[in-house]
Amino acid sequence: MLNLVLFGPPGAGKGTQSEKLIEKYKLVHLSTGDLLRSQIAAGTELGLKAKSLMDQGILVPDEVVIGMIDSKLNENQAAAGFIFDGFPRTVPQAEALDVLLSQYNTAITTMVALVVEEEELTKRLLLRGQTSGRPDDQNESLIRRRVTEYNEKTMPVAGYYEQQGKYVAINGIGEIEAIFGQICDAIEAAAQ
Ligand code: B4P
Repeated sequence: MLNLVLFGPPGAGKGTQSEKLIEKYKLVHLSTGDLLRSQIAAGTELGLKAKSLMDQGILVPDEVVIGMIDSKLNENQAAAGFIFDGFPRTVPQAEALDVLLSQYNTAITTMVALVVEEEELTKRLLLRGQTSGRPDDQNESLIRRRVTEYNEKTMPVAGYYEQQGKYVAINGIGEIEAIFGQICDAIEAAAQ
């Protein structure tokens, strides 16, 4: 079973590369950002709480996203594997994911980290904000807040997987196809 964590700051290309990876490897895509946005669109209580945090560029509480992932794993027990996109974003989320996967006798295979510096991230997200309608892509100070949140709370997750020998860093700047090729090479090398 191939279970991939696609890691990186906001705008690094996680969603973009996930779409290509699910097609190639027939994996189930679990994006906590997408799951939260669908709760917001459905107007659920969870969505209302998440929206006020997401609109400020702040992470939603661990127990909320862990609960969402738990139910998605349960719904997809026949999957060939998973891409975790935007999850885990804190060390407690990473620890909880290990426990959840162990219940299905599986584990994370590889974490692929897309490395992109802040100026490029800001440029990409402001560009996406012109068409995405996402409130969190609309202004530079909010994007910087998301990057700060990433640096403070999410970066330590890389060390968590590095200690397990599962961390691979890829340069996230360049042609989307070229980056995709490097990710596939990393996944296949790790599977050998
Ligand atoms: P997410 O939805 O995960 O959003 P994101 O970090 O902005 O990344 P995304 O995947 O959308 O962008 P991508 O890099 O593909 O999170 C949103 C919010 O939800 C968080 O701030 C938080 O509040 C909350 N949340 C989500 N998960 C959570 C969790 N686990 N715990 C707590 N809170 C959580 O692409 C960005 C742009 O770059 C696109 O326009 C794309 O076209 C472009 N791009 C991609 N690759 C490129 C390349 N190589 N060159 C040029 N442009 C490129």
